[in-house]
Amino acid sequence: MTVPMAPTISAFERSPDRGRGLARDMRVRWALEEVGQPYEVRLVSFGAMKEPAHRALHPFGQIPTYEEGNLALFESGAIVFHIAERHAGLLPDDANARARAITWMFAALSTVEQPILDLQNTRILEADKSWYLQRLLLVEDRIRVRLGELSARLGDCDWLDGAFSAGDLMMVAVLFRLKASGLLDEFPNLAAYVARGETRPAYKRAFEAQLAVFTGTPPIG
Ligand code: GTB
Repeated sequence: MTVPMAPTISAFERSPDRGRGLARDMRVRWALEEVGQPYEVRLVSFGAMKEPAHRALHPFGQIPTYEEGNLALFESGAIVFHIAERHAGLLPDDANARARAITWMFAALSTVEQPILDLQNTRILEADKSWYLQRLLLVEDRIRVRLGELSARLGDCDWLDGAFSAGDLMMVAVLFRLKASGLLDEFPNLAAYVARGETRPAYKRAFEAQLAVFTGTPPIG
């Protein structure tokens, strides 16, 4: 019997958040943990990311990447989708429910994550500009609009469309990036939604594994 090789993902050797769940290998680790697929991690420095060997895997010189046999993927959304397609547990069997779960993945990445990225870019790259505060308020308000809409749709449900899916995984991973801003707390059902994601055993294992890169402490279990 041949044992298929575990996929290898790439992650930061030294993540700016010190391995606390913000870098995008987190969502890939989480998906792999949800489906019970063991994986290897290749740690890359900021320099190595821009070298030809890594760019052969990722044209934009970033993490995460995913290698499985002769398949190499980049883009966290495509990687999580691939994992969800190949394993049971992250996408419903019913064709329509499956299509809706995939829709939520796209919504997380293209509709919800974009204003959140604007906020992070504003804070990091534009703090010295004369118009910084005006821009910050504008970007925060754009996020509030999106969160309000998402909050209205989620209502008092646990997950976005029935059982937990790759759509929730991606949405929670995206919203998680807002935790420190306080904006999420303005929408208690969304704060609870993210907390619900964080309490999943697979999330915890992924988080511990990412943190262990920084602390040097191997995850327990
Ligand atoms: N669209 C791509 C995807 O979804 O995979 C975006 C990939 C991406 O932005 N990768 C980042 C990267 O490689 C890491 S995740 N950056 C290095 C570079 O571009 O040179 C973004 C990220 C990194 C760190 C934190 N943090 O520590 O707070 C948060 C988010």
